[in-house]
Amino acid sequence: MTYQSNKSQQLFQRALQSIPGGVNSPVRAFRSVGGTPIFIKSAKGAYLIDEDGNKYIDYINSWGPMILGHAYEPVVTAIAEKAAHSTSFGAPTELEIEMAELIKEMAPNVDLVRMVSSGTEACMSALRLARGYTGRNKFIKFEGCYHGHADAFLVKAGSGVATFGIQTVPGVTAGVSQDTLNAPYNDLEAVEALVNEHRSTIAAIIIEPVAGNMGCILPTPGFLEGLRSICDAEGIVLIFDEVMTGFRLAPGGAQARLGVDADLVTYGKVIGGGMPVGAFGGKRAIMEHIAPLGNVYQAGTLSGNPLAMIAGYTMLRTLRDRPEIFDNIEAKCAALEAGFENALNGTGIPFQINRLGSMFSIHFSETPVCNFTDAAAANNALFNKMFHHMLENGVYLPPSAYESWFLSNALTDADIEHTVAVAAAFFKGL
Ligand code: HOZ
Repeated sequence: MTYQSNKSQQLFQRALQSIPGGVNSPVRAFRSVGGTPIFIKSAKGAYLIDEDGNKYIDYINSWGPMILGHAYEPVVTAIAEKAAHSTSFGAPTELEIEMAELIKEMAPNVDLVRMVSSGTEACMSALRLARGYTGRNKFIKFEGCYHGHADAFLVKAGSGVATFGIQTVPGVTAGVSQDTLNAPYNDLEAVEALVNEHRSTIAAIIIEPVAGNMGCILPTPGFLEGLRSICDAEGIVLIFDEVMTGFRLAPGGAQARLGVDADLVTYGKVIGGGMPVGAFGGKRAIMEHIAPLGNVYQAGTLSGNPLAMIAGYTMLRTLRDRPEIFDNIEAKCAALEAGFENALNGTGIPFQINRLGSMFSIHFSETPVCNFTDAAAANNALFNKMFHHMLENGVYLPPSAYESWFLSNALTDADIEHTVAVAAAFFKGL
């Protein structure tokens, strides 16, 4: 079937009349790659179908949650069964305990865990908790990392903030921003300098242990261990934002995969099985400061919502019971990497592939991409061109070089071969 986008274009024009920019989250808008976002009608397994009937192999997977593929039957069935007993109570349920117990089993350094409704909420709450626990205001984050859209995090943030080149977010007050300290990712010396300069005023260091909001960027050996040591020496709370990596890189998330434990961990995406879910948890001594045990207030009408819990619980239990999934999906991602390397070698196009587990990105750069400056210096115009070629040939990539690709276990060898063949034709045609 020839690629068509008439219906998506019509829907986008209609959306523009009633939704800001036609989308409910900016990264969906195709602004940096150009063109019209495609409107999705349905999805199953590794494939999306849009409103024009085009079929795509999905490398976004809802920005991470759909690690087992779309409409994974046990999750769909569990949601349907739960919905028949009401969609919300705003009161405790046994399922919330089971969910907390499962998270603790999978991430054993989590003593207590609080469910919320998004990754943004999880990170925002974890930072408030770290401040309440330490009595300090400042925190360190890393340029190009994205921890959701709470005010304090929107300084030199990644994801859509980087994609749209937003330098200062109107509405975030100078008073808030002055407590946000930024260091380049993978630069331990810069962190040490900030800690020396702001001694005894830093509540937390928050980091994506594998960054996924400036493309995929891996921590260099010793970097996370170095942060752990600094936090231990200075009484700083180390927060791992595992919204992307949590239960995607390993049954125990990035902590287990990389062998470094944080004091607090935030989750989202996979933990909700595609429903709006987040969580933050960690050491008992810190978590006990959360209300109603302590005075660090945090709440939510839909926190622990039964549909969200059953979706996430079903997904996590599958990942716990079938750890071979992580090997399978990693093998698929390695095959994708090998395919792109084959397609690019000999073309003269400089490239760097960053990959861990089922997170992947390609940067058209001569030099390794280890931080946001490196990612920004790559030939992102070429990425944008590749994006459209892939889309028109049935491959749905993130519409920005500043986003990680997320693979699902539903991908087949044939899907990966098709993806690589489409990419190879693009590189040949340049
Ligand atoms: N932040 C996620 C990707 N970097 C996706 C959520 C969104 O912003 O829409």
